[in-house]
Amino acid sequence: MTMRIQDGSVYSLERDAVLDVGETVITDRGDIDVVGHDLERTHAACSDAVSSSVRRGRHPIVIGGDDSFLFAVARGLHDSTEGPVGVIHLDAHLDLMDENTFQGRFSHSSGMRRCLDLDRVAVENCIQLAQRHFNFTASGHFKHEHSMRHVSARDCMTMGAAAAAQAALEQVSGADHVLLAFDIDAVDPAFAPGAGAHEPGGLTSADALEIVRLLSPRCAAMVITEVNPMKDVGSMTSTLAAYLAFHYAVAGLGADGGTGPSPLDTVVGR
Ligand SMILES: [Mn+2]
Repeated sequence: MTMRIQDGSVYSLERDAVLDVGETVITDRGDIDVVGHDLERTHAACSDAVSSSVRRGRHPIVIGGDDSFLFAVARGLHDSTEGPVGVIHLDAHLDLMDENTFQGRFSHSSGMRRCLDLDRVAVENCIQLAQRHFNFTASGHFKHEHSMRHVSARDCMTMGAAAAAQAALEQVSGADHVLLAFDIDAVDPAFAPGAGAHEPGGLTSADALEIVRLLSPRCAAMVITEVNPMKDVGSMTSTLAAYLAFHYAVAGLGADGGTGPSPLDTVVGR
């Protein structure tokens, strides 16, 4: 993708316009330290990397890692900013489990729940998109008790990508800083087989790309999680993840009609 940048610009087929993106639309700041025996220390390394990027005026895109990194990235954004922080969470699942015996409190099943523990993350500034099928009864009760909103995958497809993105933007209107969290299983396994969990009935890759493009100008950081190369077919999921990141970067620069002013950089975790 980046090889198509010429003299700081790239030609967008959707826009039929040459977009000024500069020579360094994305830079790779490298992997965080993965502490194999200690998930929370690994999360801390990720949060610190995100915070340092935000403090330098950069705009981090974190490439996971499982979906526990939703929390690590939200905390990094939260701890390096002031004012309300919002989360737009695309995922087949809710990730609202408080804890369980086998996974503890910080697993890929609890990322959204742990985000809500942060001082300046309120349900009023959060929304979940593309959930489907069934989830835990306790998570349903939690959502109802806290008026936590989601737009199911079916509703996203019925209303269309533009309307789904608009619903998300309205929900986070009170937030000063917004994290876009993208679990690749938000997308249908037909388009993204290299995912941690397969949940049929998800978004098309086309809708996912459009939603990301529309949300990007409002967001301060992105995390893409659950891409699993060992289950992938011909790198199609990795390629989709890379395009999600690239569309996010181009749209976030303002070149694609958005307003985001900051250059972006990636934090890659294994
Ligand atoms: Mn998921």
